[in-house]
Amino acid sequence: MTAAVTSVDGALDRTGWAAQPGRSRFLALGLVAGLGLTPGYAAAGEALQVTSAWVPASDEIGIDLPLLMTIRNDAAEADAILRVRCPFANFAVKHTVDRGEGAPAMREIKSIPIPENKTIELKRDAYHVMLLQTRQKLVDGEKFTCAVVFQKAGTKETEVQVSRTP
Ligand SMILES: [Cu+2]
Repeated sequence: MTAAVTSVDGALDRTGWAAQPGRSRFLALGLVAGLGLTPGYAAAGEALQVTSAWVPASDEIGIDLPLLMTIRNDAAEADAILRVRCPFANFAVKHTVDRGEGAPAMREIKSIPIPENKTIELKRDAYHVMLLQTRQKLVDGEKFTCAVVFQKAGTKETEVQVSRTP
């Protein structure tokens, strides 16, 4: 441990920090305590998490594209997606897909239900967000930040990756 401290804090030796071992130890303990507390607070405040958000790459502008993502809701209450804003599209709506006698058809809905204690995946052929009137080309590998607004969990700034359609 002494060796690690010396090598990592080598630059600090000259500033006199190393001459105050008591203070250093106090700071280190504070840091450890802080880290120990963080996961608890994170779990309480982030019972709902959005991951793997992506849109298909496209060379066209002014088109509609699905925004897909995985939502894990560890909360005891159901939630819902109310709104989405992405910098590269003029509008966003929520869609479900109806399966009747004809081909499956997308239909706009007011919100996408997110059940409690469940992980759901938005898909083209199920609930999804539809981005309308894209403002730019979307190149494979690009990343954007979109705001996903949940009824209970509030606004989640979400990283969205542009991916070639599988
Ligand atoms: Cu759609």
